[in-house]
Amino acid sequence: MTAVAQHKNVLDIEKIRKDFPILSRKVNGKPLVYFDNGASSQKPQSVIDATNKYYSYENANIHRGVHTLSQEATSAYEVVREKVRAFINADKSHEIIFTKGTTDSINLVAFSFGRTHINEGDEVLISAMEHHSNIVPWQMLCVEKKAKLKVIPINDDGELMMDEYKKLLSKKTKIVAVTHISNSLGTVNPVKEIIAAAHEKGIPVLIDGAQAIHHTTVDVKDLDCDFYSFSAHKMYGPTGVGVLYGKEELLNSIPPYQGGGDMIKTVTFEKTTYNELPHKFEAGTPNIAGGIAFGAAIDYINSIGIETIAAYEHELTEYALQQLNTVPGIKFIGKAKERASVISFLLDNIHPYDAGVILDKMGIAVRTGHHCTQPLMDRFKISGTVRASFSFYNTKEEVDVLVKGLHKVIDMFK
Ligand code: C6P
Repeated sequence: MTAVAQHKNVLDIEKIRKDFPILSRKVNGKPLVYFDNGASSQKPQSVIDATNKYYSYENANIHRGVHTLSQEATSAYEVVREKVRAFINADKSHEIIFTKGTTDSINLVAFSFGRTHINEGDEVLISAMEHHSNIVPWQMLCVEKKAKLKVIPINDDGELMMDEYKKLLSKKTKIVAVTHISNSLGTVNPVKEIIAAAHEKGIPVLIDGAQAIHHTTVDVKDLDCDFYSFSAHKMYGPTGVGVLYGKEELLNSIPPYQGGGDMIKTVTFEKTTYNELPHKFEAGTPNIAGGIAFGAAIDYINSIGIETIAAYEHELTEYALQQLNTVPGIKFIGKAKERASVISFLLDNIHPYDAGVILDKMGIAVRTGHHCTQPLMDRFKISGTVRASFSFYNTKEEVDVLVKGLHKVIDMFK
């Protein structure tokens, strides 16, 4: 039995696929082949049910009411904070700040930590493979503060140049903000080494975990990261919910990002005192249904096991790389030795957009374009790629459908 077959047995892919109603639908008359998991993953029935149950029987605002519904909703929501804490092995549940998603989490750090600690002439260090969410907030801050945005270069395989990184760390560097896994290249960055090198110089590190949290074990204590951000919708949960993990001491040392209800202790027209962690960073009514459904998504991942998921996705990606290699004229963008289940490629003389539209006619969903990493595309002197991103509910048979589809695309352009 091959490793894939073993994992297939462990995972029971056919059973798993039945948990995701959308996977049984057709698109353009063909069975859906969903390879756009990097953009957003599909949702199991348990997540959909949790949303329905909340709105049908439990709906109330949280942290505000003495009545039963409010108390129940509050505890259902707060249970999820503890689930997230355990999932990433944080020390304390109040180190888990609920946000709208990765983008929101990074903006929180840029504008709360950044406005407090970054001044004229200081430097923010990011990498050449960052998503716009981990570029633009820092750029905005740097303009405001007259600080400098510095960029860690990458090699032609799409790996960070670690020697260059270490050279870029200086007294002026006030934060390092890098992605754990590249959404466009699939590169898995050596984040532990990145963090250790920054810490040697007393520099805090934010890790953008949007593409990592559902593919690999994330242990924030072992990583020793200062901040770690991710989105629920990429981990089989709802949109509009995300997490910022931050070390307690750091979170306590920075001001709230937004003002409003729930984040205060006392308010007079003269002065406001702020609530404790985590509420200090959670102004206004949050996405309560989303938060509760996020808990169901974490339960779902735990029921399979993140290590089992990672092993299966690794096998599937290896298989996909082998099969895609047989496609005439294919050129892979991103060939890192350490990679996740994301494959970006170009076809000879065929625009990624055209390939994406034709594949869609065959029921195959891939992402095409710059994947919100325009500077990275500039680095490779291209305007975009075709990107296939896999999840544990995808199969080798679906990879075969993609490969056949690409042959058809090439035939159409002959
Ligand atoms: N990347 C993709 O197709 P939000 O939108 O806030 O949930 O996540 C933003 C984000 C931040 N960092 C990385 C590494 C990401 O991949 C993403 C989202 C999607 O690649 C949508 S652009």
